[in-house]
Amino acid sequence: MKKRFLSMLMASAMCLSLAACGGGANNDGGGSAASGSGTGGGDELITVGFSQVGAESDWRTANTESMKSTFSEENGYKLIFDDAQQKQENQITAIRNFIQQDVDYIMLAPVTETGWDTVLQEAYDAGIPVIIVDRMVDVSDEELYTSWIGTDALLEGRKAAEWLNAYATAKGWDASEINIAHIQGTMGSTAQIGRTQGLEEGIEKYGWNLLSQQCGEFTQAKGQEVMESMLKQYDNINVVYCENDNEAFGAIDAIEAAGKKVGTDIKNGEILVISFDTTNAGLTDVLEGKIVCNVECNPLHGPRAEELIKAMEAGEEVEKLTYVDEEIFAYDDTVKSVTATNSLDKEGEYAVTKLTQEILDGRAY
Ligand code: GYE
Repeated sequence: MKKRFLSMLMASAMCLSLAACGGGANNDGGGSAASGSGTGGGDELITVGFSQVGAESDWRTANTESMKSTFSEENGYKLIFDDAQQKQENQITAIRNFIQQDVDYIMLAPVTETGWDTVLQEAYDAGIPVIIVDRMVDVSDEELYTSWIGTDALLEGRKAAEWLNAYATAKGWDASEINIAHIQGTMGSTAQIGRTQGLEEGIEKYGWNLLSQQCGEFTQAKGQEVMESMLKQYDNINVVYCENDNEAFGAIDAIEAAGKKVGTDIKNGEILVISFDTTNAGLTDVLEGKIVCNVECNPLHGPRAEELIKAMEAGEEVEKLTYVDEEIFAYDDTVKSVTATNSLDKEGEYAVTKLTQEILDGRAY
């Protein structure tokens, strides 16, 4: 299978370099190399090594489940799954093992953006295509991976900040009254970088007060610990911006344990919680008004990654970057939509949906 893919890759690389040199348009080299069984139909399984970040959050669990159920033997795959427990060195070891096992494809959900050049070069030299899922990699040569599929974390952050501005404006709150505690995700991960930037741009633009900014590692335990210390330090926090649902769960526990209430009435001491991921438990908190705004981050990348592999198996060129469409959910309908610019510098208007039990029941994760 890999041999077939390699010759296809080389053929398309030849086409590319021909095109780059302004050479002839003859690209018939790629077609014949791509003929094969496709997925599921043949007797040979496609071997895929998947290096997963860990199991730090509900989002991650849903993501793992999506990958495992897609890349099953019934669907024509042999999946080698590795949980890196949030450590890059474990991911590097896993990738080296995949190379040694001569897998057909490597999928990587990278913990942070940097530090991948060497090991991805090794995969490239071994002729194994790499699909990056979820977070991004920051590499010196984009050729080191074949394709990326995931979320636009910067757009997510901007959506949340624009929602806060619109909500505060509608409620008649002055920007100078907004006192934010910011719980960040794993430092250096795309989800943290984008969501942090979105908030910081909002602070710059609208003039809210940022009281404290600390890392909660995307986990409930750390989110709770960080919130506890912030509450001890500041008695005037009225907005908590959590970079994922699990941090929000921990923060809510800490707020309630301190004898305070979460909600929308910040003039009477309530603390308004904003979160990301829209996991089932996160949206349940939205329904109860514990989280007021939750920006979606869709974890169901399995079928999307499979589509890429099917296309590669068929000898087709695949997109380098694929961003997934995502929604915004809120406890109430004070804000109907927000305008925000995505990572590709395109401005768009995004609806804010007031969450109902019916919507929650109909969701896939
Ligand atoms: O938001 C968080 C998880 O990278 C988008 O990682 C992902 C993030 C997600 O731990 O819950």
